[in-house]
Amino acid sequence: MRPRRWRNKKQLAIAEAESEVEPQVEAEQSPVQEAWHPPIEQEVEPEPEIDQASFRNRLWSARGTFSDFLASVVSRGVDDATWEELEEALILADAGVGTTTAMLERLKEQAKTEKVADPEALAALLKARMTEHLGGRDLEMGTDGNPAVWLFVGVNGVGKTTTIGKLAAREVKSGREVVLAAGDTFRAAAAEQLGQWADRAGAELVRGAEGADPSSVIYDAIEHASAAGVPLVMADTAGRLHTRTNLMGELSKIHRVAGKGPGTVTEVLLVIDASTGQNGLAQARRFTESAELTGVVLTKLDGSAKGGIVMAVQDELDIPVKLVGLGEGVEDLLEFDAVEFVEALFS
Ligand SMILES: Nc1nc2c(ncn2[C@@H]2O[C@H](COP(=O)(O)OP(=O)(O)OP(=O)(O)O)[C@@H](O)[C@H]2O)c(=O)[nH]1
Ligand SMILES: [Mg+2]
Repeated sequence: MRPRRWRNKKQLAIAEAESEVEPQVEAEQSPVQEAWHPPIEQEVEPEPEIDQASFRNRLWSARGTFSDFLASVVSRGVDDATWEELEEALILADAGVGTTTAMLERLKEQAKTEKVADPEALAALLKARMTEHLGGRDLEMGTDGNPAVWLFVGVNGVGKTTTIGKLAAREVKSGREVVLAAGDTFRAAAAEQLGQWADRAGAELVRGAEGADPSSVIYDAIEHASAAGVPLVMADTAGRLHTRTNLMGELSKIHRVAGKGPGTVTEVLLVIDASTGQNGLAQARRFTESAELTGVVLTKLDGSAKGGIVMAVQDELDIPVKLVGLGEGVEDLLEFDAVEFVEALFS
């Protein structure tokens, strides 16, 4: 048989990626749940300056758990029940059993050696432990590439498209041009939604037809950015696929194809909805088996989410939480800052 001839480099890249070995990952689909999407024609009101997102003014629910614990210790003093209360607070805060146990053991030991007896000293110790636990990770986003390519993955409804929109706005504001790739071809509205964000951010959008091969759309975006001298491509992906298609396999293919073009994939960011707690974490774990993730974006920490989920994510997935979503507005995305985060939890 004569070898098939590919018309161009993109087709060759896709063919190569398809012929490479797919990861041995469960072909299980994520449960289909409809995410709420804002109506396309709806204009989003600009956020008033005064409401600028900070951990302190957005972590409503997350703050409650820890400040209640502190109030209780302050009113009663440090006693045996303190440790039980702390354990309960950490579990309630979605820190997970493993993280909670490890944290408690170290804290108890330290409190004993340092003879910590008053509530303020215990609070200070707890904050220091948590800050140390959460911090010290490399949160830098890779930008070396012509263009650098950031892929966003995660189950549907977690906030991938919104995060790309916010981040694109931030990058454009700081002077870096961005191309957005509408790699979620699952439904036409996904590209429309990303297009709205592109307009708002001042970024360019590359999209394909509904049902198009996501790898092909992302490849085109990278080639376009390369030709236009745009240094950064952010690629959206679908959180689910049409039946009988393997999402993890598709994401691996996207990653491989994206790497074969002129650009370099420098970030693969897993987006997790913090308000889904330990369940969300279990779903997210599937992505770590196939994609080479470089970071987590933890969204919706402003809602009913509990703060301990940040610890659980970092401990269990062993991937740094690089960015945090604190609302639906364009400014509501912050780099994760362990010191500010812990301060806010206890304030
Ligand atoms: N409160 C809050 N809402 C958020 C945040 N991030 C995203 N959302 C909302 O979550 C909903 C889903 O966000 P999308 O960005 O469409 O999620 P997605 O992961 O792209 O979803 P699919 O395209 O269906 O896979 C939207 O209503 C967003 O406005 C956040 O940090 N806080
Ligand atoms: Mg989306």
